[in-house]
Amino acid sequence: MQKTLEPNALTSGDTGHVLLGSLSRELRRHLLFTLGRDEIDSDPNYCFRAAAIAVRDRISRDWRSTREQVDAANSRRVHYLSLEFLLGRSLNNAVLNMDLDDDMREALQQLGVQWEEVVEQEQDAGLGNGGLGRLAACFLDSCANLQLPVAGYGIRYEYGMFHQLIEEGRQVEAPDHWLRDGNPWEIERPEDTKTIQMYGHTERYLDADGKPHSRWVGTHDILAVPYDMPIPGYRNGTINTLRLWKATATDAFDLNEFNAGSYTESVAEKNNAEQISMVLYPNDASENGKELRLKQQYFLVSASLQDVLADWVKNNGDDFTEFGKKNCFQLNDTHPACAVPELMRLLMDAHQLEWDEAWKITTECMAYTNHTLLPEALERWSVGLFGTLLPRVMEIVNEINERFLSYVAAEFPDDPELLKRVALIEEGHNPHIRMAYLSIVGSFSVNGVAQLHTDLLKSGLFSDFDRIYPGKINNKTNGVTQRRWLSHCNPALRDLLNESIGTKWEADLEEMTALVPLADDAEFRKRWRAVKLGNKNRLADYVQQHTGVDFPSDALFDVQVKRIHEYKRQLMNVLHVIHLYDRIRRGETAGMVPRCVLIGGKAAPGYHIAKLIVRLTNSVAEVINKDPLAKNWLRLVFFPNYRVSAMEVICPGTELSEQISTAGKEASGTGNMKFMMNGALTIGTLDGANIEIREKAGAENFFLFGLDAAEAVATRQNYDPNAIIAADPAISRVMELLESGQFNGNQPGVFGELTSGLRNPGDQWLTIADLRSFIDAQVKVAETYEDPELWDRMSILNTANSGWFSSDRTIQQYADEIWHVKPVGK
Ligand code: 26Q
Repeated sequence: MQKTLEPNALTSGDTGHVLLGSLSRELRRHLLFTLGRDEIDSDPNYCFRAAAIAVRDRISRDWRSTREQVDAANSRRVHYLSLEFLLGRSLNNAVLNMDLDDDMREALQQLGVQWEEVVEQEQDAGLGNGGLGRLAACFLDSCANLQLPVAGYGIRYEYGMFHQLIEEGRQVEAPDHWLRDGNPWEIERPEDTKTIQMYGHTERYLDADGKPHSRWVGTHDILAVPYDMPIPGYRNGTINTLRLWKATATDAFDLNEFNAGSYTESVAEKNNAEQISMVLYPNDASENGKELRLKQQYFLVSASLQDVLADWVKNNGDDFTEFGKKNCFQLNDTHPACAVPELMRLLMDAHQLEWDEAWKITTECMAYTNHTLLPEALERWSVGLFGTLLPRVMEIVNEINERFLSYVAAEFPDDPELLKRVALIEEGHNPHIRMAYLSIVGSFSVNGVAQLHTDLLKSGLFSDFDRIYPGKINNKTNGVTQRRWLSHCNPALRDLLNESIGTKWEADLEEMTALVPLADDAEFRKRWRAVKLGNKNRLADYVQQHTGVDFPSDALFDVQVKRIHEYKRQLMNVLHVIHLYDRIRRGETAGMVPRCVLIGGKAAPGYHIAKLIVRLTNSVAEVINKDPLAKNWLRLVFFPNYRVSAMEVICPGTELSEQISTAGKEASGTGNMKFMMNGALTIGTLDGANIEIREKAGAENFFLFGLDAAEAVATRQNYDPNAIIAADPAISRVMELLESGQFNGNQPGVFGELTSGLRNPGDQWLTIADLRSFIDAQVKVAETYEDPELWDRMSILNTANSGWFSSDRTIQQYADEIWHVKPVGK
């Protein structure tokens, strides 16, 4: 489709400092002049880019005024430091937040292209692994919604989370070069470039007054160049900033090499520097201790702290007395934990503060969030590696450790073992820094991400620190943004809600309780059901398109999507599917409902067992989906390349949310909250935030099963999975089917490690211990599903009571109880 363009169509009626015409005119202008298309056409990719730039133009005025207001307010500011920000797509989000939805649809219509098709053109910004990275993105959205002066700091990875392909049932990783076609949302700010030191050695020297200082010399320097992304608030004029750093080589370094006559080597060195921001590390135990990962962490931390300090000096000169009161750094897990010694270093070495002043400031402004209960997942860095890469920072860590241990020795003289247990440096022939302990000692607040998680941190992993610093460990139960996870991804439900209870819930999810009485309204339930059916059809199309498997929309849509990990027990889900298949083959279908089971998620590339679980899921799916006996009862798919934009289709169409981790292992979970908001019922253990979901939804609206955290601990003492299998005929048959090679294709023994793991008395994940209870709970699910009025009532009550799980609530608690910041706004 071609259209001619009148020259005067480009002149804006607005004579202000930003010339914005109608969106339609802006799209045409950007297609022609910004993107250099020869004619106005409807190529959806070019339309996406034109639309994004047009929206960005509308954002820029508010962006500047937000910056000015925050500067003028001179209030406390928060800097959210995270190695991950899993933003997903931004166009739909920006358009809805800026209230441009209708105009944009119409403008694109005029170009002859569908909004839905244009939205699909955008690559996900996959700069995160899973929960922790997506939490950071939801938090930024909520901070902007609440008009809080919070900036995100992260790394502008050239390659995000790998793309997952499934070949012959196996996961294959492909690179995610998300920046290939450019990123219309970012603005490079070369004037704020920072220099990052690495390697070299330290020296002592005396200043003019004869005072001793340290300096870090002979370093290899790297440049950090910032790229800013706008974070629009919800229709409130606030635009916050996410600043992402890209690594490049310094010119000075190039010049040295050049003068030494090695021109090519100097250009190659550029490459070396750029490695640092090249790729996001997958959450992978086999990647632990890699030097490049430590470089990434230090690079982010040093650049961000220098940025904040430079801004401080610009406004306050070198008076740092108020710095700790006016700034807060929230550490997203221990990944940015170097911030503690790095702020000390910058204050002492670059700004001449004494240790005690610098320590006071540092511990006034650092706060740490923990995201795991698995002891093996706590970060540790070898002192040898750390000291070589960051010699000056290592000296400071050593001094923090010595001072901390003297304090503990003085305060707790009765407990001689305590010092060894809490030392920041774990001694041994290869000593390691315990990054969680460093973070706790250097922070004024340490928080867990769900009530159970926090309770278990206090009584377990961090119990010594809870005694040393009473009150420091606190809880902030996670949340998710209802703008993306309801308004944007489920427009049909949004419209029904807006018609029934108004629109307040979009900015304040507690308003959702207005739905409670409607659960008893049969007419409303009918409309609720129709919305779910529409979303199931959309999901079924999506599944068909990506797997070729047909999901009939009258079946129960049963979904488990999350990273593949043993503790999350995707394997137990597959065992249940095999059990259903066994019942079908035996003709025992009484009480059964037709079910479509979807499992999706990425396995870390080096996590062998997780990859085997992916493979088993695909093998079981292949057998079941081609068996005519199963056709009317059961489908199973492994959904490839699960990511943020896939969840936006999956979660509205889901009826049953699988949250089945071994109790005491999942810190919180956040997918569980997205499903609840969208009216799915949960089958789950008493783990992480499931406990709070059940409390809010009501126990009668939740399918509970399995051991609780304390029972799991007790069960491990004398666990005998083989006895459980032998005593339960249905479970015996499931194991028999698996072990007989029914699902192996022509590869005998491929799944042997999975079955032997299940039978191992040392199995940490207690899958067999919980399987009977899981199967029984699934029978209750089926019974309930056979009563649609009951199911829909429960579904409505889940959405109605999901207010607590808005990240707006979470962020309000961070703001009130940790950050002590207030809104800055119109
Ligand atoms: C470790 C070493 C080397 C490279 C990478 C990593 C790494 C990267 C990412 C380790 C962990 C992560 C991510 C962890 C994560 O997503 N945790 C989840 O955080 C959610 C938000 O709080 C919780 O809801 C989940 O329960 C928790 O598993």
